Amino acid sequence: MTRRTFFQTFLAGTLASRLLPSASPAQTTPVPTGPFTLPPLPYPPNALEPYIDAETMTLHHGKHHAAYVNNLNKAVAPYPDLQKKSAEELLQSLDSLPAEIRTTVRNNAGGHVNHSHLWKTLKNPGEKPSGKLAQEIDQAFGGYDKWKEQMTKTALGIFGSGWAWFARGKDRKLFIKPYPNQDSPVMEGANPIYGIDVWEHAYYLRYRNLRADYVKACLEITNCPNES
Ligand code: MN3
Repeated sequence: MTRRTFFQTFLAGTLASRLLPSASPAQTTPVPTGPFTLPPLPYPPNALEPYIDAETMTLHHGKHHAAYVNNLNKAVAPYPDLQKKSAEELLQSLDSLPAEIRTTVRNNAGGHVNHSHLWKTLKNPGEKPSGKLAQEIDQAFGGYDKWKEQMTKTALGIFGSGWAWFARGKDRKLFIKPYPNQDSPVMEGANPIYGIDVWEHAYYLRYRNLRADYVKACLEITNCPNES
């Protein structure tokens, strides 16, 4: 090969590599990073030891919750109008969503909303609801211990994956109810107050199959917060 034909071949190759579609990762469609984002954990992953271990916390937040956020971003990527809505708004208008993304949004907006609420409501052991909410719990459930009993029964009664939610309905009444998968009280226009996540990813590393022990631990680190 002469010097001249070498350069001709080299240039042709370079040109071809610019014109032809490339399979390199840099050329593939990037995964959308918005409009939904993973909120940071409001405490270090080991903050709730020994009730919830750091490894479970890291995986639960950094992998499971992150996956709900990523999947939700992917689902709404082709729909600019839906990208302007909050996850709560999407959950409250599932019937009006395009059929091809309805289930994906239900599962992943639900997962995002449920977990975003959860991280904020796990706190130091031994704190009990106070003030007006404590009075309302007394009235609605016959006291905090009865409330705990009903939360426990609901959480243990869920077959498979889901949540036991303590929430305030649109009629302002407090209630405790089981939800399958990542369904959320938000879907009914209710305000979630405290939820127990009984997906195995929430407890299996530490508690294995002992869901009852995990539920008991959750009720020790309950912080029924100011309702948002
Ligand atoms: Mn979970």
